[in-house]
Amino acid sequence: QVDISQEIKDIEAVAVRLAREAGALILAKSGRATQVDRKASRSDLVTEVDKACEHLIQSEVKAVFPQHHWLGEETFTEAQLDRLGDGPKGADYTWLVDPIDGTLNFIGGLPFASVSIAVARGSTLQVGVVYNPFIDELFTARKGEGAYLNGESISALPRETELEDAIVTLGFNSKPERRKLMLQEISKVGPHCRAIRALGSAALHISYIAAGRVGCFFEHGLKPWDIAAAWLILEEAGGYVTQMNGEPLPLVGGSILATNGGKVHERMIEILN
Ligand code: 2AM
Ligand code: CA
Ligand code: CA
Ligand code: CA
Repeated sequence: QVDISQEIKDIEAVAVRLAREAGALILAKSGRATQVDRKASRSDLVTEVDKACEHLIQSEVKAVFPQHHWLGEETFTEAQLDRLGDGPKGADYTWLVDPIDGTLNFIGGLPFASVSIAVARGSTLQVGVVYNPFIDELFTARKGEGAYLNGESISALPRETELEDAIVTLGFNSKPERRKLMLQEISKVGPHCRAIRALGSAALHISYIAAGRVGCFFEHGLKPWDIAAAWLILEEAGGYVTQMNGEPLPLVGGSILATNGGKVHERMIEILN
């Protein structure tokens, strides 16, 4: 058994530095992107800043950890996604990076977006870093070492919290049929929770559960780079992540239900299914 803990600490330090560097770029360019391109649809967009942030992070990772694998939103290939889906084994490290989570907010100049960086060893998430440059909030976790906000330990709401006492957050996928589905689900959950919020960054929503600010997040069709970092942060803060039907969520993503655990999780599954 090799001691990998120092290796993981070194990786976290690099991830934190790069999240802050990309965050500075986001802050400087918020609402000021000059090149806005369409991806799959009119509400699925990318800017020169998304690409610059990913390039900044990827090139530094390549320089410091040349043997590590890479999966980023703006550079991914199907082969890279398939590799993750197969569940990489052994000691190989994979970086799962969303350079701007909340691109539509960023384009509009709404000050709510994040940089999301996760690192898995084999199929196990070992490092999660989510950084909101607008209010300088850095969420971090290493597997088995707890979750932190700007260096202070955080934890999710108590397990016995009822859905009625929890704020529920959610996201609207850009695909129209998934939006319709979400609207139906909102009509089911709405009567039973304290409030509903949809702020536009999955990584921040999930990190906010970890910090006890909200109790729940759910959204359809999310990808590994949207959720991996905050997923580890939430687990280390005492929360749960599953699919919306309660089954385990694969690392490649899908429809996610993330909560503080306990009663809220059970009740959401009951209501959604
Ligand atoms: P993005 O800003 O990085 O694109 C908003 O509800 C959340 O969903 C954000 O985390 C956003 O990430 C993500 N998102 C938006 N459209 C998406 C799509 N077509 N597929 C996957 N994730 C998407
Ligand atoms: Ca995107
Ligand atoms: Ca994203
Ligand atoms: Ca993104």
